[in-house]
Amino acid sequence: MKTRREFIKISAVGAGAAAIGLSTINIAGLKLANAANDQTAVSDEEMTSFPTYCEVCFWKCAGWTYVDKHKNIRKIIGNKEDPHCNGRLCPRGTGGVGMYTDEDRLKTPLIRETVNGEQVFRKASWKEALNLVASKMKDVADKYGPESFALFNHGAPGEHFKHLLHAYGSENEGEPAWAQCRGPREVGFSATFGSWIGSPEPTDIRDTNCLVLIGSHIGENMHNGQVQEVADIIGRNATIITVDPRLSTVASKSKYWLPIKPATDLALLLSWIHVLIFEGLYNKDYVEQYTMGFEQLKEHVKDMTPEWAYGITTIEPSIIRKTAREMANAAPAVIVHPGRHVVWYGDDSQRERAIAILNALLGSWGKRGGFYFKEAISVPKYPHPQYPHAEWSWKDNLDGKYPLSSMAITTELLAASIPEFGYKHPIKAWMVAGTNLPLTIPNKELFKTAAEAVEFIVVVDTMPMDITGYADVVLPECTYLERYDTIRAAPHREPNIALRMPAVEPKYETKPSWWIAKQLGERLGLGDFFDYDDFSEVLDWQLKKMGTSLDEMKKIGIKMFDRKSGPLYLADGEEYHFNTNSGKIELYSTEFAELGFDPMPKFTKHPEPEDGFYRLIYGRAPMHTFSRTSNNHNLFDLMNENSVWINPKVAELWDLKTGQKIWLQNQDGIVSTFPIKVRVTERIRWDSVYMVHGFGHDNKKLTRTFGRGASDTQLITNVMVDPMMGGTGMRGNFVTFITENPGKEAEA
Ligand SMILES: Nc1nc2c(c(=O)[nH]1)N[C@H]1C(S)=C(S)[C@@H](COP(=O)(O)OP(=O)(O)OC[C@H]3O[C@@H](n4cnc5c(=O)[nH]c(N)nc54)[C@H](O)[C@@H]3O)O[C@H]1N2
Ligand SMILES: Nc1nc2c(c(=O)[nH]1)N[C@H]1C(S)=C(S)[C@@H](COP(=O)(O)OP(=O)(O)OC[C@H]3O[C@@H](n4cnc5c(=O)[nH]c(N)nc54)[C@H](O)[C@@H]3O)O[C@H]1N2
Ligand code: SF4
Ligand SMILES: [Mo]
Repeated sequence: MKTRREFIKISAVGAGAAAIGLSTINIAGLKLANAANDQTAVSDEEMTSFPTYCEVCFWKCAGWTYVDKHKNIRKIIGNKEDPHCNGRLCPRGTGGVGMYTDEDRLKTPLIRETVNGEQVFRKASWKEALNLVASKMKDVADKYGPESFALFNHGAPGEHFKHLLHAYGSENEGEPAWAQCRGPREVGFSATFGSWIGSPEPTDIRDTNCLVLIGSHIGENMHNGQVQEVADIIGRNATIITVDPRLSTVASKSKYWLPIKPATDLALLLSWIHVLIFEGLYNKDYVEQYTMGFEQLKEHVKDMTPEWAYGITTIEPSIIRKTAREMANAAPAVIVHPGRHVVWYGDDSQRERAIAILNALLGSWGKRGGFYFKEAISVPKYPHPQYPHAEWSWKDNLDGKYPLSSMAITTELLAASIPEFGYKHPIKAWMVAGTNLPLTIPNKELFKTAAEAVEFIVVVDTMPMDITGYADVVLPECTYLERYDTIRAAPHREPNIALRMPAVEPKYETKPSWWIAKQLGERLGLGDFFDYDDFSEVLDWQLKKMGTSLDEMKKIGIKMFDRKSGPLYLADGEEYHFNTNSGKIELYSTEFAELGFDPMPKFTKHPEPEDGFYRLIYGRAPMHTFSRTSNNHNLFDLMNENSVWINPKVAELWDLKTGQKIWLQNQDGIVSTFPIKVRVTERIRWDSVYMVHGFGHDNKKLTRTFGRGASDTQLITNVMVDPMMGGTGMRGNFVTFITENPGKEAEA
């Protein structure tokens, strides 16, 4: 049965962006509003500092939150011992206090109800809201089985709700970090080297002599430790080769900028492989000792000359040869970076395979200045009963499609929520925690249809983000500065852990996710899975097993451990077994061949824009994270809307001027709800336009950012799906310009 669930927009009260009026401090050359309300001088000695790790993005830098004696948070600084940040936070991390002080925050639980025929949210007590969510979870389990309750999550809150869902009996949990982000590179690299890249990337940038960036726009993509290492190699004049249709910040610092025609990178990569092999520039000892399939690869690329690639990519053959030689000269201290957001054109796992193969030929995997062998420490599991057996999971719905997806595909969970699609195992209800699906998932129609179809949606968020407008129940989480969370134990050069603890009491009636999950668990009769009163007990138990304690971690924030897996790098000639079918680095992928995919990557041509249309490409701005920071007053002050980059030739043709507001219309006739300012710049190819992702919010409760800039997601209706792992290629969309208000929605 279809449930009508209208998107609830509640008018904003007050003027929003006005009345910030706070003092400013200068961070990394940027004027940044100080988040503290109290403006009197205070020294570090007069404050108490609490360890945390940042939740403004997924690099999870460890830091210290400083609180004065009036319980005001005065600043957040990096933890010097932390390898993710080396004591320095990025502008977003520093401005993270704005998440705590944002007066638009969700303050109480909300329940959807209909008043005089109109759907609205009313405030509710925690008791009522939790009882309602638990009773819906019970109903769904009774009627359809717990498996039909899906979780969409991202970031720290997800950990607590995954535990709840598993205890309840569902394994249907999806996050955008797979099919909207990193999935293809994990598939491409694990087929080649038998290892995922993971996060943080084990790229040994600090010691590299040559860094090759395929699109990856480090510096705008502000992943902290990585940016610091890139800044260092710029300082010592290492070679950087950036392939990007746009002169990104890092392209402007590179020795070579290759302004490639979008969607053609695979041809460039294959021609580089050709040059390395046919000019005899590859690392012969390494290839001989560690790889298999070299002869097949050689045969495969024999016609893929730089001249062949030139016709496809518009990159001159001489430049292709010169850059290949630069890489070979630097080898093995060379990195062809795998990138991170790599769902571009649907053949992304194969593009990542080509990147992995290039690295293998250069012998950079397991070598200083290439890729190091990362190591993480495992955190002991806090005891709980065995999870019940789930009768089915997202995998059973795929019927053999996307065989290399090792994580759930968000868009498949959405499709399974739409009865008309006839999935074997339908999804009936959702919990959404820490992901803003309407601005995150391409093909908004799919999202909207699915959201209308399911019987129940509960959203756990800190802010009245776009996703909350689709909820039946909204549960307000406190920010990362106000709570305990799971221990950060990401891999790095040395294993390490970081603690997050509350620096202040939760504001308003907000609660941490661990508490919400426990409360729901208890109401569902799953109390044994949450056998503690406070999450600090879990942390202390785990930390003691790891040879430290909560008390110690409160003082140090970060703890480093010795490596157990062996050295960071391969010694010359060292024997090594790779975790692939053959135990070797596979230039010819036996895994792909067995599944009926091309064992070596092939270039296929992608559609191009028609006359009057331009390819829509997008990326990051250093001062924002996706859609989550655009309402943060500190970061809003730095950048309060996005713009559309247009080449001067095109601007002239359309008579467009910098600063002019226009609407974008895509190939399927979708017009952006909000206008966007033009930025005329030589820094973009004439055949493409560029915008920063994360703007164009349509929930008026976000009083600052509502209607500021346009949403790239809204214009991404053509999704090029990766047949290997279900990644949603988002760069096959073309836009044209509308200069008169199409009258869709009043301008904010
Ligand atoms: N069009 C387009 N789509 C994209 C991308 C793109 O570039 N363009 N990028 C893709 C990529 S690489 C990724 S990784 C994904 C990211 O996609 P998402 O993870 O959905 O990222 P955000 O848009 O930041 O949404 C995060 C949500 O979590 C909430 N939140 C923040 N902190 C907390 C917290 O402590 N607790 C709780 N409960 N909620 C919190 C925020 O308010 C927000 O609603 O998007 C993908 N989608
Ligand atoms: N400040 C900030 N930093 C972030 C994030 C954030 O939200 N804010 N998000 C983090 C996350 S989760 C991720 S996944 C990463 C993403 O960061 P990256 O992996 O660096 O993202 P990409 O989308 O690959 O890179 C965008 C670049 O690709 C270029 N591009 C577009 N089309 C093509 C093409 O066909 N070929 C080539 N060669 N280039 C092309 C664009 O011009 C742009 O410069 O950023 C991370 N860092
Ligand atoms: S890179 Fe910046 S936003 Fe991301 S975790 Fe580190 S400080 Fe926070
Ligand atoms: Mo991502």
